[in-house]
Amino acid sequence: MPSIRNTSIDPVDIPNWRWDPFLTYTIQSLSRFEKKALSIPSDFLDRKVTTGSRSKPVEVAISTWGCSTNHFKKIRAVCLEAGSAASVLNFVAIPFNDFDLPFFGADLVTLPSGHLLALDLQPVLKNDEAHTQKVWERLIPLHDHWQSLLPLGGAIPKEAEPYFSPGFLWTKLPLGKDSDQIIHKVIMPAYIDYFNLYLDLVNESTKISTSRSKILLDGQKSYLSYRAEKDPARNMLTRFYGRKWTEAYINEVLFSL
Ligand code: DBV
Repeated sequence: MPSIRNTSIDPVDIPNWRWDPFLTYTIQSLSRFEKKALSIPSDFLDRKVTTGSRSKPVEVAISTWGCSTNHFKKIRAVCLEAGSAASVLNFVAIPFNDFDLPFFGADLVTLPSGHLLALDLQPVLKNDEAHTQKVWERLIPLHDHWQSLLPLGGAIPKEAEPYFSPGFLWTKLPLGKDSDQIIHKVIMPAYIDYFNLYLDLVNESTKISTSRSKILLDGQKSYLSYRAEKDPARNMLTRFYGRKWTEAYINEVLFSL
């Protein structure tokens, strides 16, 4: 019997979801934080639809896992499984803006054309050394190690550059057994390294001044409106769930503060 989720911190239950080990690891790593559920309307917590053609129907399941803690305004994961059409884990952690901390962002996407895999500790203020240096000096060595084992993902849009660090791990892989191995042997440990570094930074962080926290807040708002405006999943979600649901999900659930 599939369990019914009442809140965003209930375990996600999507059979055969490719990215399940990543979310399971993440939630385990967050065990020492006291988690509060996010108030997400049930329509966005879990939703299943059938699309595709009559002869080849595709079941699409989407679930949203998320919480807030003493350090995080919002941590949320989009979990999507549509069989051979798509499998996604999109994960964002948004710290309270009275800590000088980056975002943690992951986009693990499997489409019929292949896997798109992105991981980063994304800066709130890219040109502010007090914000970036302590992160980048520890992130870049991890990046250099793991990226050297992966094909380069290629250019990202110029307008996206302010939101990425030099430790942006980014690759594209074809579908198949070899890539499944790479996901297991490279992407999983890279994800663990990045997330562990992130949690170390969170543990070490101390509160900043009110005036600086306002600057951080502006930076967070600009990042989130960029993500909402340019969400690469918009077309796919609209195809599966329609425009009204998708716009509300993107603007009011995924990238709201
Ligand atoms: N991306 C999201 C959300 C998704 C999602 C909320 C619900 O922000 C999935 C799911 N990303 C998703 C899908 C695609 C991409 C692509 C479905 C494929 C779109 C398509 O080809 O139709 C990283 N993700 C991408 C691309 C980049 C990223 C650079 C390619 C975009 C393009 O080619 O136009 N997203 C980007 C990123 C982070 C992120 C670096 C954070 C680390 O979340």
